[in-house]
Amino acid sequence: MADEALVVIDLQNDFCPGGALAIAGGDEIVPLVNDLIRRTDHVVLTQDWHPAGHSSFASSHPGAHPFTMIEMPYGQQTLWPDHCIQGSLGSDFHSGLAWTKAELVIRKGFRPDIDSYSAFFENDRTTQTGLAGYLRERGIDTLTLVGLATDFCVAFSALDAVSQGFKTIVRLDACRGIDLNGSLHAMLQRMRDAGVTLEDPLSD
Ligand code: VGL
Ligand code: ZN
Repeated sequence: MADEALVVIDLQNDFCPGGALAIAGGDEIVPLVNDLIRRTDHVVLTQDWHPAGHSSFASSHPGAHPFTMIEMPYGQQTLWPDHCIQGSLGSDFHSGLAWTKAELVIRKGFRPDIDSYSAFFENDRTTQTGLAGYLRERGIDTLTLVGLATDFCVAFSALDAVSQGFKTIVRLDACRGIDLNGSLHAMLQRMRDAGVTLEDPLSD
């Protein structure tokens, strides 16, 4: 329907097997995501898009290790392996993704000092990406989210989408998670509590 959009989160090489921040089964969702793209009128993609030396990279903090936490001026931040560096092969969309139909690609994480999981707000929770305004201007009020990773960029995008007033569905069968210290369970619960509709046709 005209008032609905599919938002495909970070389906990029670095989040797929063989990539710098590989998520188990990340590539498995591509055929299903392509199916959803075909069946949805409006498609938006997000692309994690970091400059080299980004502050979310463990390598930018001497002695720090990936998958540990650090205190940033805006709060706690998980440190990651270098990934999705602007223009690198790892930052490209998965080669099987049928991305040409996308009407908008929203890039995030390009500010050196702030990470951005959500497609709407960066991790300081105040800097906006512009996506909410874009969707409102287009008259879109319902979003289906798919992609990587369930418990980070998909979850934070879904929570913000609901708080921005969008009816929000996450298709769990078209997502895969990182699951760092129980983050998958925790973020599924947070999404449910916030009013995100979690759909999993495989297990429903
Ligand atoms: C993501 C960690 C770092 C994601 C992006 O797409 O979920 N996770 N950057
Ligand atoms: Zn990132």
